[in-house]
Amino acid sequence: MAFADETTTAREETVTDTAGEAAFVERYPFESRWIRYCFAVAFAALAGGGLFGVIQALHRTNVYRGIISSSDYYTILTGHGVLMVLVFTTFFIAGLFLWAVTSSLDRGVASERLTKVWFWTMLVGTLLAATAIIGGLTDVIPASADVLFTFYAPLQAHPIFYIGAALIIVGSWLAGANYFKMFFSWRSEHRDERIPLRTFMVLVTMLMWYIATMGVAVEVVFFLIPWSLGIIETVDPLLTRTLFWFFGHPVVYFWLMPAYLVWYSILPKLSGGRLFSDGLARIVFLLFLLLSTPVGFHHQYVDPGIPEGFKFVAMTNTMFLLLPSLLTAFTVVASMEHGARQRGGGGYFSWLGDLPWSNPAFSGSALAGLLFAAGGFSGMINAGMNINYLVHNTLWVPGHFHLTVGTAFALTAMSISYWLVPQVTGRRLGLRNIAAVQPYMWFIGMVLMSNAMHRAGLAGVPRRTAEPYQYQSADIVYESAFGSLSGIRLQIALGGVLLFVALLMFLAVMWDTYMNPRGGNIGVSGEIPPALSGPEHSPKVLDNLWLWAAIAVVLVILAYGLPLAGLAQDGLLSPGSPGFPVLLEPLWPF
Ligand code: HEM
Ligand SMILES: [Cu+2]
Repeated sequence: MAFADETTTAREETVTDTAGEAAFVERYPFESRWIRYCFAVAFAALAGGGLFGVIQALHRTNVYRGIISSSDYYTILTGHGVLMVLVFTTFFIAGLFLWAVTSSLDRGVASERLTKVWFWTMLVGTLLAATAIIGGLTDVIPASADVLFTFYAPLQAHPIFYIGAALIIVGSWLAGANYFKMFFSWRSEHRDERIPLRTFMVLVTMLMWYIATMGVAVEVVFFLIPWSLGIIETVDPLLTRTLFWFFGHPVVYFWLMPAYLVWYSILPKLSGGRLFSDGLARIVFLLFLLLSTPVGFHHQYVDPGIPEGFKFVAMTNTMFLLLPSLLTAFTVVASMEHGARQRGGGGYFSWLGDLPWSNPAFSGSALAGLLFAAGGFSGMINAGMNINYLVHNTLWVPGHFHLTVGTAFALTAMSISYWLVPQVTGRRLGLRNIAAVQPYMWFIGMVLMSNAMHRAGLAGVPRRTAEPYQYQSADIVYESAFGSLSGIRLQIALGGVLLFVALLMFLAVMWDTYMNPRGGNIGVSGEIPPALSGPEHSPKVLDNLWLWAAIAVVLVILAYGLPLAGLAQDGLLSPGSPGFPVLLEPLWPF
């Protein structure tokens, strides 16, 4: 592991931040150690996932096909998806949240044992799932799991893949219990105070996560594990898909809300200013809690067996979900402007030049936000019930989510590590010049790859295929409307290579940081100034987490109750679905 523990050996050397205060690692050595472990696993997953990513990009664009054979493509693609969006994200978030709660409540974990338990549960789960996936590449391991990160039936994996995935989720639940325990013990001493903002964000995200993961937990425990073990013979693919997407949409907010936490709480400070409005940030997080789950059907627009009316409701809710993201864009940019003006910036737009663009923690988070805006626009296309048919299952879709999870989350995570890792290791950031250009490298690579993927998708190029030459006879259409397909393929490959280089740069910086001596001034300050408009300006009811969680559950029941009842009507294990199109009347009980 990159950040193995040395807190005890180097204890005598004091670590201070630029404000002269004792650094986080001095005050919270236990928490820092487990944050480091989380980040180490996350970065290892990022490295493996990135390698698979560039192999795919080169292979399917026909630029270099010598590394894998096409028959292994699904194994590599499963590895890429699982390592990136299940392992990298979950471990990084677990560490980030531990930092956020500890630093904002100013207290350590309530239970050290629980901390160890959730970490090891998640790690064992990861190793089991990874073993099953790697089994697809070698005969030494008698298992395989070429089921992609959207692991619903009818594709089937070895049971240890599903058991591993279940353990990752159970571990994340326990991590959430840990944050809640910290909060309860803080609450018992601060009865009438508002929940500190970062803790509020973590708790709301975890409540959303508990609701969302119910779908996938039921799918895995009641259907996929027994089915892969041969205990039950059949499953209903539509039901497992529905349960997966019940989780599959809100999971994207589980990735994004931590990025928002960084943008709201750290980015304004890095810009030299303060967050504009604490209350607005709380409202945004609550809107995500309410609206994230009752939208999953927007991934199933083409599925028969789901009533059209419910698809329509999902589309409407999805469009409402744009609201908190737009609120975020305005507040975060306003906070950045405030920071730039504090640093002497002026004019309508020239203040932009006064932002600290050479500080990679700032530039990476800001560029991630910028590309997220582009991802939001292509997301609106995905969400439209009719226009979705144009892009469904094409390369447009990976083009979209490499901007969201692949950049809004991943680039924010990498860049905030430049600020956070010194604080949890007590070492100055290494290879600073490389760190300063790394976010720009990622940005350029992603603009190339994602833009080309979107265009390829519009031209009808499917996602999830190893073969570059499909639908060749339609090339003339491509040439005129979207530029030549071979040009698009080259951009995907080139973008993929640049991204991989950016990833190696990030890993080199992290490694060099870890090699730096521990102690002295770490060169960053962990202090976060309060918002310009603090919590006292917003109603207290915003902090009533149970009320909002209860409303969220009611909305989920409204969105999913009847369609799930409809799916269950012909038996829970029988493949098949009601006739198509499904109308509401047969399902309506009154
Ligand atoms: C080195 C950087 C990366 C490269 C070169 C890369 C490349 C690719 C390519 C070419 C595909 C499409 C494969 C296909 O549909 O046939 C893909 C899919 C995917 N990528 Fe990436 N990617 C990178 C980083 C990331 C990151 C950072 C994330 C998320 C955190 C991510 C998440 C995914 C997911 C979820 C899929 C879909 C897998 C599936 O269809 O099952 N990628 N990637
Ligand atoms: Cu979605």
